[in-house]
Amino acid sequence: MATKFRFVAQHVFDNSRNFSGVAQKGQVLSHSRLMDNTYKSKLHSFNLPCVREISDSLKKPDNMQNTVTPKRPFTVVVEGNIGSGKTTFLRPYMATTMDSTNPTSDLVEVVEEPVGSWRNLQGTNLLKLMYEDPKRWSLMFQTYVQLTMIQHHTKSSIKPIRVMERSLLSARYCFVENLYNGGNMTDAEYAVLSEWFNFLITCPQLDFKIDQIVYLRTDPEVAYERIKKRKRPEEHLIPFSYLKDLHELHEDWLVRKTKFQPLAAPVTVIDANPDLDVLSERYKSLEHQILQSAVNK
Ligand code: TTP
Ligand code: MG
Repeated sequence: MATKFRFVAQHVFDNSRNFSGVAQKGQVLSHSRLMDNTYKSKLHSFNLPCVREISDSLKKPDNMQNTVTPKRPFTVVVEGNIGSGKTTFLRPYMATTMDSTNPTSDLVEVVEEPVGSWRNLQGTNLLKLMYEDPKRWSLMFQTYVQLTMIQHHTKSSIKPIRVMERSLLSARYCFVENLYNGGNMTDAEYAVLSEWFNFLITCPQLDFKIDQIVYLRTDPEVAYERIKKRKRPEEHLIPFSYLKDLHELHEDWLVRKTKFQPLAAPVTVIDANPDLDVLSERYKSLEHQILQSAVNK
């Protein structure tokens, strides 16, 4: 099984323009912590190679072994333009969590983007307001996005791995930046959001950390076609230029690395231009890679 797995993973690498993060195990470790033996043995039974044992020197003293302390899960965030296929990427993880016969079903928590609450906050569709009149509503909308994102980052979990659609970072580095650059936010509004953001990412009590970024890299033309096809009602107002600008901001941040550095975590770049059906198959095999990199931390 391990051999077959490696073959599939290599196939994924070959089909990606740049697949760097998962292979760079040393970097993946930067924000992580140890996984307990229950989960490790599950992954062993799943036959993942190279599972590292917990070092004796890092074990708690005997009298603390049974103390339950909440741990921040190993956190993977999935980034990419609107329509890049982030939700498609999450599907294999969702299927795994729902399949109780799968030995890894209790390893991974999937956190979908809170777009539902953006579309209905006590009866108000904030996303719609933002697209209809961005100058008036961008600050309000991005304030709420920021809140829901930090809620997702910091909620406690009993599972050792968390896979999230988007993050607090892309909301700030791509969307807020883009709205400001496009003249949809005043200097003062941008400053208020930025101050909030800086406070949140440095607040020690919030334990906001990311271990791995997966960037689904699409041409803006592809993202545009997918958005037109899926017909999310609020998004018919999105012009192509908006996606192009968002694309450039993702690229500055995650590929060119010219802005918003240092990166919070290593980046895995995946060519997400192929058809979504093709990508679904590739993402299924990538699931094993991601789990393995979490275990190897
Ligand atoms: P995305 O976060 O890109 O999610 P998606 O479901 O469109 O992506 P995918 O197809 O890859 O699964 O955007 C959701 C909507 O919210 C989209 O219309 C863009 C908008 N949005 C903002 O306006 N500001 C933000 O900060 C974020 C994160 C999203
Ligand atoms: Mg989505």
